[in-house]
Amino acid sequence: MDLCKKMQDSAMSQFHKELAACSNEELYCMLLDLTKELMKDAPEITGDRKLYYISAEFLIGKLLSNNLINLGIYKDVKEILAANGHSLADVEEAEPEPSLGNGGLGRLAACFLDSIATLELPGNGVGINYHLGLFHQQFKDHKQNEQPDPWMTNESWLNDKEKYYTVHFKDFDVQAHLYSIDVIGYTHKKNELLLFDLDTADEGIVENGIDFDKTQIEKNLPLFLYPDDSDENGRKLRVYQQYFLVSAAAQMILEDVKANGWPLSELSDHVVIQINDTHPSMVIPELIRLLVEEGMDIKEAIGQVEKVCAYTNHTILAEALEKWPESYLLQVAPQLMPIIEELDRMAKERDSNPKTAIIDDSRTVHMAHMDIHFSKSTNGVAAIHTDILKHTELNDFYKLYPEKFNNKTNGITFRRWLEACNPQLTDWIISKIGDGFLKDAEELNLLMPYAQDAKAQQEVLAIKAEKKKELAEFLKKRQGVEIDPDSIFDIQVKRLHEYKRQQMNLLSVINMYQEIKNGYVPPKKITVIFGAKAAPAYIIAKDIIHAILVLSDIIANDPVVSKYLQLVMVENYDVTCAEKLIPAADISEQISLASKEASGTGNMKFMLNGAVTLGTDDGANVEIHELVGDDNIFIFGTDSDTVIDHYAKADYSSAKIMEEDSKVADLVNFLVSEEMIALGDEENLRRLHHDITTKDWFMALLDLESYMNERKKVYAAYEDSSKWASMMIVNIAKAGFFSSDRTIAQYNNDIWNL
Ligand code: 26V
Repeated sequence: MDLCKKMQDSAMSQFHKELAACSNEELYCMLLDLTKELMKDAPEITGDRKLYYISAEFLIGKLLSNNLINLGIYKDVKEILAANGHSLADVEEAEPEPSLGNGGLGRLAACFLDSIATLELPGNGVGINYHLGLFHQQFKDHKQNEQPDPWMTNESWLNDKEKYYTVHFKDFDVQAHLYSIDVIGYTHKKNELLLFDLDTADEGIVENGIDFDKTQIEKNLPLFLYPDDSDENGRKLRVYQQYFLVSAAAQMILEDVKANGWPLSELSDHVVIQINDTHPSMVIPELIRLLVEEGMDIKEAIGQVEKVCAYTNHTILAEALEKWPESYLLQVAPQLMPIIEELDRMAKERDSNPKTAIIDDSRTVHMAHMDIHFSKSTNGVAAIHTDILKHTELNDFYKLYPEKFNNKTNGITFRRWLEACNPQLTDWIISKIGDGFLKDAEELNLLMPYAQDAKAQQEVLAIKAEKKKELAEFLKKRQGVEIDPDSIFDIQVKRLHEYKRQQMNLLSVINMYQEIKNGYVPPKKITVIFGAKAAPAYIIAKDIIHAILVLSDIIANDPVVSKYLQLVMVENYDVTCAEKLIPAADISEQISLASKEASGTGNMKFMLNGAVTLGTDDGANVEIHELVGDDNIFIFGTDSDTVIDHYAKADYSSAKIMEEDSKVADLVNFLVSEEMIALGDEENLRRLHHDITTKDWFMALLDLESYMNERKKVYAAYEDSSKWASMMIVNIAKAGFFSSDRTIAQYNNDIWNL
């Protein structure tokens, strides 16, 4: 049946209305049903070897557009709606964004699912269906305040698989209830995102923002992603969540294997499990435990699991490498401890170095150590990151297992981060080089000759101008804030963390504010945009948000400065918001302390959409830098070797920098100036000031001067619009390497062999 008739009929049968008379909400429900039906008919991707990508997070974003694109009917649906007086963009607004992820790690998992299905590889995501998500961020009194994010509605992408798996905790059992979301690839074949849930979950226990009784596990387990772990009950709840996920997953995987008639002795021929960071690490001992329960000899079980599992490390920050006291595991899932003890014994047999032990002297279990000893592969997520793992952070392990270490530079799906969010740029690229790049992203290189083509330059500038207008309308509607589309859009959006150095950006904005106040007139107005959620218990991160919001008001209230400078922080930065911000950006801020950002993936999205990077040689910026060359990126700051050396020698002192550089000292001291304190909360501002002046653990002051200088150079470069447009085109042309299709092909060749 033709699509138009199908849509008309669905509208009539569901709402007894003509298509033209339906509301956006009704149209969304109609399209949701229609799309789900089409996806139901799509062939499943099968094979005799299957991947399970286990992750605590899947930051999938809204799904309607993405699914329509991958089904190949996006343009048709858009036209049919338009012919009936509707806009697909308005209909999309009715879709709630699933709140199943936090940041780059979760968004990466979502991009990977898209590419795995597109490459027609049999592989499912496995995670938890958090009812209230991470949290919904609100700003009140210049502060972040957290609310539950109840994203699930009656009509949703979730399918009930009507399957349960019993998970044994020490004192009680729960029934993990399996749901799924179809993941359709570009060739219309599908995999699934499998999500475990608990029927006993009770949202009613949440009060006062996101507080709840952390001890009522049957009620609270699937409510929130990353519940506050600043107290012991919060940390134990995370262990409950992790064991819940991996125990249900391991049972499901063995059930799949048996259903296919494969003997468990051939498990590693048929199954590969990618462990996404350490949250699902307990899948290793759990799978061993279940195999032993099935009658397998423990040595054989360990051998199988070691060949089945592969581990991805996503951070070098020591404080982010999970380790759990044995006592927690004994309280949550004591059945795992004998297995972990055995793994620890074997690991100590392989290496007597206490730094590689699974269980250390204070009886703490190191999850990453277990992963590296007992999986077949350990990968980092960008070249520099993997190098640091090999030669610094995990060097003791690298010496033990050099063959296990490998790099897989992250990637992003161009279906969402170009086709869906920037159809104008997509059409422009197609008009220049055809649509081959949609299948083979490296074909973007064919754009290179257009970098010097005056007409092409004008065209990309016009598209950017249009996207900036769209962003201005979006922010007006979403947050009531007005921005000037004729200004430079200078954007830093990512989770709030000191190593990402939003505070350095803030200090530089203070500098711009003061310079303008002192009479400097910038050639063009600048709009600095932040978007970031801070972990609810991360005090300094929240203080940084506070300072940004206060400064934003100070600037807005200044009749002179506000003519040339605006500071905006978007509320509740999420995927939907990213899809608007990224295509509109002129400047992409990627300013982490070198060596600390494992990869970054926002950097790739900005580049693909023609923003120019202002950044440090860190994470995937290094590879962006190599690809576009010195002339098409703005790099500043201390290099990673020097930074690592500072940490080793413990010789960095922010106080010393302030003593020697009165300009830097003035900027930092502005945080506790009369102006700031008049609008802000003195306690928060003083705490942030104290932290920067006495600790500055991520060395914001080390690079502040070079950052401010480089930023000036970027703004000056923007004035030469032809040169700027050529930089934009080079960035787009060189972005092909960062397609997640490339990353997934590499995972498959080197690790999965599907
Ligand atoms: C977690 C935590 C938790 C405790 C407090 C501090 C802290 C700091 C960082 C993290 C990050 C955990 C792992 C993670 O999300 N890594 C991100 O993974 C992305 C995908 O590979 C990568 O692009 C980002 O650079 C990396 O930060």
